[in-house]
Amino acid sequence: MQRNKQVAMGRKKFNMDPKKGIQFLIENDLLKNTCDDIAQFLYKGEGLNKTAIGDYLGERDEFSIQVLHAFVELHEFTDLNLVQALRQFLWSFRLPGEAQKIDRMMEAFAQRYCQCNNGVFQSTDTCYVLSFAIIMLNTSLHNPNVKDKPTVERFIAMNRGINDGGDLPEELLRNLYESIKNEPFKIPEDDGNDLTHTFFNPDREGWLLKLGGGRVKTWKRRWFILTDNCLYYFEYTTDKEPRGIIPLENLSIREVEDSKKPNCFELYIPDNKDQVIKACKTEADGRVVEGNHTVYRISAPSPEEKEEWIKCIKAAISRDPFYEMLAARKKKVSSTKRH
Ligand code: 4IP
Repeated sequence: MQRNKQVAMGRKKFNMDPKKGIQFLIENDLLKNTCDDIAQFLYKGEGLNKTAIGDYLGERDEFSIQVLHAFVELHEFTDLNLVQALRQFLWSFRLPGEAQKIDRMMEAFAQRYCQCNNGVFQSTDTCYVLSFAIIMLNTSLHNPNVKDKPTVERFIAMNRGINDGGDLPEELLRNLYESIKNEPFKIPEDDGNDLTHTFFNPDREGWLLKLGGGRVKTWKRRWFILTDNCLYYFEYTTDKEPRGIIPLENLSIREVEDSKKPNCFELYIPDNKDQVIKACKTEADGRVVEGNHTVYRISAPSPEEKEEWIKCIKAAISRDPFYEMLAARKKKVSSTKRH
């Protein structure tokens, strides 16, 4: 009885302060001070708050990282597809918000998945990147704020080249897409700030008018794509090569009035009126040259679309450090040549 009471007290303490709770349980001989025993305790999770479990597992000291790995190894992912494995994993604790923590946990997940399912992916990085593509797909399909729902074809296209330079089997991607479409991720202790909000994907595409940078200013209708913190514009939706690329790093966005076009906004360099924005464009003869805009003035087809573009570009510019880590890995898995 006494023991049960103490265990209950330990759990309570854990939910308030995970480290203190664990310490209490160890001091009272209710838990052994080994990473395997602690991992078991967290994995069983009886009476434990999943946010507290996530916080504990996200710590960066050596011992916590060992506990994290032991915890992930308690998950059995053999013969599960990646969505099924993610469902299990994301239900066992609440993913913390901090970029470094998310990175460590998803890295551990990807390692374990690859260990259980040898040969499915060329590398752990591929598994990591695809896991996030899936989490973001979950957002795009189930967050009501995302109007433009990706089709399975787009999901497949977005994941080209991520298997160390090669493509993953289309059937695999189709199955993952269908699974998420039919059933969103269930997240513990949903307080309205769930995964579909944390990983709001700012990517967006559509027709806009752009004012030229030359001496005679002309408006051109261009197909714009916002992805990986860059704005690309194309002449036709089906073009393979963009006419122009504008990296958004160090830029700001503001609404502007224009006497000729409605719903305008502008990309500019804050505090630097005359500096040319770093960008590149393709000339009519096919040469790629540096851009010469000090601002990019753009007109949207409607006030709503203007708002959406501004919101998404702002989200892309705000440079969540997690997106940078993800972008670095994406680059790695799409540039590695298979030998
Ligand atoms: C062109 O006007 C187009 O507007 C170009 O846009 C623009 O390049 C040129 O600016 C501008 O002179 P004309 O077609 O009337 O000559 P796009 O490349 O989309 O066709 P930007 O830099 O806006 O892409 P300069 O600055 O390159 O001259």
